Amino acid sequence: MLNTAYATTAYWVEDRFPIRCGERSPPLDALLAVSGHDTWAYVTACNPLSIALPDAANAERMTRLEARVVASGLPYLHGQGRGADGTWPPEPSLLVIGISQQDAVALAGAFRQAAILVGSRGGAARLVDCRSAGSPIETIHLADGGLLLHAPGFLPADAADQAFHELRDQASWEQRPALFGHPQPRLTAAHGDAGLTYRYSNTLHRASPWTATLLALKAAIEGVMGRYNFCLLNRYRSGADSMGLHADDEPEMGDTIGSLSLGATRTFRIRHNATKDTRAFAVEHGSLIVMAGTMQRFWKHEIPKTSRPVGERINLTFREIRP
Ligand SMILES: O=C(O)CCC(=O)C(=O)O
Repeated sequence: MLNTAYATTAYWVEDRFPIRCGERSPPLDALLAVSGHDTWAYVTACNPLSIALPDAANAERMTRLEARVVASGLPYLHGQGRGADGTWPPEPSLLVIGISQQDAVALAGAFRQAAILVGSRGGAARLVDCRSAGSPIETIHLADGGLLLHAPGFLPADAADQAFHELRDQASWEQRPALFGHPQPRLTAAHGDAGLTYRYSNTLHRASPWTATLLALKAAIEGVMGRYNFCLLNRYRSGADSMGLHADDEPEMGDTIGSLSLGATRTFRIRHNATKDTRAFAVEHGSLIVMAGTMQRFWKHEIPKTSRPVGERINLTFREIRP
């Protein structure tokens, strides 16, 4: 389900009147009548997938959005989306007149918006989910019913940079012991619904509360597949950090895992338990892998060490833990 913040925002057209989700707008209908168009969409380029970006990054995005609308030849007005509770900064936006819903979703998808408001003359404003627009997803059917989705450009670079820096600097990273007393070759942290825990390899991860960025990422990935209540974060400080071959097949674990990569590109390798068939994916900054179907029963996965000089990488695996 999309964030209810969308439904409670006032979508101002200049400083003249607001449009509200689920409501008709007589001033907007009058504007459409004068322009000779029947349809409209209210689009922003700011804060892709609800990841809050700095003002300068949003201004640069809005310049690109406006250039595309100008090129379309459609009339438009400037606006500002203003949240009800003041926790989200006002978002510069454009009211585009005469655009079809399909074109509006494609435009919003190009700027990785989670949703937009659209409508037609005489009708109520409607919220349309755009989370699956704008990022091509490869669907790979694996042997024995495993399913792997790969979306290399899932999170745009500016939002991926923002998430990487925020998580690197603010998550409660720890280096846990692995089996036989050695430290794990990576740092970990965990966030999720209150009271949730996840145990693997003899270590218990207790969920810290969700942050706004993690909730936005969770909703974005849920727009592709799955429902999640827990996120395990792994931080690979260099090529010497790694994750050995394993499956996330604990009985309490849901079958669908959404895995987002931030930072340095590493290799994500999977291997079939019986045939030893192996496949490798370069997981880049902002890329998404979803593991689903029977994959955890028949395949294992790993992040091997590398001797290449690579920078830091953070991986987030969104999971469903059944308490
Ligand atoms: O870092 C990755 O891409 C994989 C993480 C992983 O396998 C896990 O958390 O179980």
